[in-house]
Amino acid sequence: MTDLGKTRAFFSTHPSHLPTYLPYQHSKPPPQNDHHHHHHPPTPLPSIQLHTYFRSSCSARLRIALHLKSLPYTSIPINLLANEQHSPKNTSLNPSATVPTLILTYPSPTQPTTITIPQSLSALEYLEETLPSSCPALLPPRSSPHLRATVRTLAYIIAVDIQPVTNLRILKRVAPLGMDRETWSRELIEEGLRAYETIAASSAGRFSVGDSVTLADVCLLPAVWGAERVGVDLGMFPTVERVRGELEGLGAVREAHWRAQGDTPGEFRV
Ligand SMILES: N[C@@H](CCC(=O)N[C@@H](CS)C(=O)NCC(=O)O)C(=O)O
Repeated sequence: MTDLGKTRAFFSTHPSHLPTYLPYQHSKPPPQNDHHHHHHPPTPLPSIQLHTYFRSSCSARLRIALHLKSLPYTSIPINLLANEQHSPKNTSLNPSATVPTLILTYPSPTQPTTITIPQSLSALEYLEETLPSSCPALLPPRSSPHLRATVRTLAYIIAVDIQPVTNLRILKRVAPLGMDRETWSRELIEEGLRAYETIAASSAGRFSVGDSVTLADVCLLPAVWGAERVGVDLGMFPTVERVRGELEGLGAVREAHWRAQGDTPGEFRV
């Protein structure tokens, strides 16, 4: 595909009254909400919507990050078991037919601006790059590039190496090949968590990298929930287990938990 527009990262800015996204535009992103730049009036916080499914690990990354940053948002449930990810309502905003999709609307007296981000990692990084410094950062500062790389290494072990090969659309394809879905997932999750554990064993403090929650933890915890579901013995991964305990002690994480969502069926509620 030679069309540059199609190979660019999806990132659209468009008036909120338009139901579908526009192709990539050279529009200015909203100004940084950095309190150190007093010459700019502070940008009001956006109103936030999240396309989410209670059991989706990718959605949970965003839920956890939003709660950690104390950003209120509206959940729009997309039921993966009912194939709602393929509905026009979802695919018009998320061409990959997946969840999550993060939708931010910036108020403006003239024309509100809506930004749609249909990939969890780019959505997480967008929040890092645009939110005021009063929101807790989930990446170490730019002055610590090595630590930032470690956070991303761990986050990508989960989000790039484990999740895609254990995703629903893959599981639907492995079953007809005679492969047991649970065994498939368990083996791949164990391989990934083994790598995570090896690195985190030296990078972790209270959390996966040092003593603050980072994007690594935000990706790890939902993967741990998925791991339990397919019978992974977490005792093999002591650092992961310990960090998981720390994370689950946080109120923000409890609110983002898969058992506590508006679309969580009664049988799974805590
Ligand atoms: N790389 C994407 C992956 C999104 C993804 O695979 N989401 C899963 C839920 S965790 C999904 O929507 N699966 C639907 C399907 O496989 O049909 C992201 O991080 O946002």
